[in-house]
Amino acid sequence: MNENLYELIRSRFPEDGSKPFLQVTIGENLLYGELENETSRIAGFLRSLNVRKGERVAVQIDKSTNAVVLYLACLRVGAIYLPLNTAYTANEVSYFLENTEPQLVVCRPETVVQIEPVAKKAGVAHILTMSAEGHGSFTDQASGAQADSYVEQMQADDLAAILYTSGTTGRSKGAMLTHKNLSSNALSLHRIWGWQEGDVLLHALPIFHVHGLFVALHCALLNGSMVLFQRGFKPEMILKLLPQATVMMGVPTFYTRLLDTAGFSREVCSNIRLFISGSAPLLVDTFNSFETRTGHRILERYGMSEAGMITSNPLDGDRAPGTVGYPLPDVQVRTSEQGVLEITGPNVFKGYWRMPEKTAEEFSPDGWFITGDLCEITDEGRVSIVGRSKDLIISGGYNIYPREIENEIDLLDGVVESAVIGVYHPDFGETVVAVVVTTDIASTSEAKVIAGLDGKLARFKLPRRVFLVDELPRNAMGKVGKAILREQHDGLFR
Ligand code: MLC
Ligand code: AMP
Repeated sequence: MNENLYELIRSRFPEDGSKPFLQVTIGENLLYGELENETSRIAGFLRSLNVRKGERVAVQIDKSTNAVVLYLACLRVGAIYLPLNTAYTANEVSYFLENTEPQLVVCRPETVVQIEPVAKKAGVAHILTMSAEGHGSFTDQASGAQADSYVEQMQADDLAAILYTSGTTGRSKGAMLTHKNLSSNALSLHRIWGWQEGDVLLHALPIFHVHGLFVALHCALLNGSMVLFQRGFKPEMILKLLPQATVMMGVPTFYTRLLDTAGFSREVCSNIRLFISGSAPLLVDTFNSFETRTGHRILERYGMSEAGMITSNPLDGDRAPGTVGYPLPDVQVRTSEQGVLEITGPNVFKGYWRMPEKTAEEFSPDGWFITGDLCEITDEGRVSIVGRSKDLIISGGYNIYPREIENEIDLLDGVVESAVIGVYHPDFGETVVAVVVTTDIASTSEAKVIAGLDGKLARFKLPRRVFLVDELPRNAMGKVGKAILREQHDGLFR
């Protein structure tokens, strides 16, 4: 049997090829009937560039129908897809390229000047471009390519993708996801969320993370559903599209922004069957306000790059606010003595790319993955995420690792050391605040620290506030008291 995820996806294409897959507001839509030809043409092009089974393809491009075709074509040829946040700077991208040594990099035309030198340094053979409209040298060169309909023969544990997630040391780790990881998760989610004939997905998430790329797109593809494919989350546009949709997935910021939008009402949502939230905690207040406003109880689920989706509130049955529900049918969960959630199942990744020691550290001796999330599990098996043992900030659904920012701040002139914390933020859930010890109060300033980081780190990681201090609070062991700092700055954005 061919375990290639593309085979599974293709087996679910609707018989009627004129059914729409991706429906966009600007540009050309993509029909299900076009997917097979388009992906085999791009597969032919990829093979002509020597992108073969096991080769990496790194993409840092805007969301477009062509970007989705490129992802599916990578699956077809057995390449390992490496999606990168478009906000990452060339400085950040260079590490990913050196670590994975891709055969091909596809970037935006406007960033090729910065990406090309770092890609060349990493030994990348081909550097091509694709714009937000799906145009560029990749599309141009692929237009004359010979289609190649062969779907690469893959084993269950062959790699389909690498998703980078930062480590506690600030050094990113590439989570290796297999075809089986992705297909088992997609099949479970399609079933437990009751995908049905006529479902239409409203898709406004980015397609470089688990949520938008795998959870959302795979469910829709397995259902042969139409996807209202939006480049970003613009509440006014979402309001216009909601009446045509039956399912929407989003991070909590989507839901708080909708609640802040005039005209967002029960009527606008009357066609919706299911609102799903994840990637960050959904506040009980948001859940309740949303129910009062629309009558919908948002279904919250929990997951991560290393394992796709892990738990979900039930479709039928009580969606309890402040909890993330029950493990997916093929996933098992338990808590360690320290209260950390550990998991096992076909969704759990194969390890970190070229980091066997890191991989070993994050699995228990009996092979369960240690998530780093603190949890409580009721006798009935319902899971709540109550905190994190990993030092991590989640801002608007993007993960930000304090250590990575501290490392950069500590390199700035006049800085002795720093502590980066996450504090409550009404829009992003949490936001970044830096507390910096300086030798030079007179010439260091908040603006200088932020300016010193700009260009090195993606802008969503930049501290919203910087406080200059003489020293950081420490416990008896000499460890920085981040809890004290969080408490001191908790009210900043309330
Ligand atoms: C954008 N900005 C952010 C930000 N997003 N700042 C902090 N946190 C964020 N998440 C900044 C930009 O740098 C820019 O600042 C300014 O906001 C405007 O940029 P924008 O792109 O116009 O922002 P906007 O469209 O408002 O984006 C906000 C958002 C977006 C919430 C819609 O961040 C988003 O789509 N988030 C979803 C992330 C996601 O998919 N996560 C899933 C991970 S998977 P400046 O200074 O440059 O002007 C995962 C596993 C799981 O976690 O369980 O799902
Ligand atoms: P990532 O590494 O980007 O995949 O992010 C995964 C992390 O997001 C998890 O380890 C959790 O800390 C967090 N997360 C995802 N979904 C939820 C949720 N519903 N509630 C709380 N935290 C969540």
